[in-house]
Amino acid sequence: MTRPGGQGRSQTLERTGTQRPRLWRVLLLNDDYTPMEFVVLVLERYFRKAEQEAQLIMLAVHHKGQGIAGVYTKDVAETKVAQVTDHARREGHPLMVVAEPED
Ligand code: NFA
Repeated sequence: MTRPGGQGRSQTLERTGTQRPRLWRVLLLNDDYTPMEFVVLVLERYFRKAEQEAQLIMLAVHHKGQGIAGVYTKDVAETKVAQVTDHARREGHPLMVVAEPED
């Protein structure tokens, strides 16, 4: 980086180590209408969960009100939210999916 009056020397702060992006949790929220099997399908197809883990996550959401489907960079998390919301609405289900930053 250069700026007027400078010597052409870098003004960029050098840091040790490697910067990691903030990660975002994708949450599924419970509702009274979305079929349990649809939630399991979503966890398998969009969040790459095995059937048993998908069942456990779905039941945790059903009983506790919400649960973590996966953790991703912001772009990927927002894409998951959009894809799952679109699929749910096309099937006529009210399933709510949101993303929130870690820390
Ligand atoms: N509570 C829904 C039912 O009883 C199932 C569900 C689970 C919905 C997890 C949304 C999220 N059909």
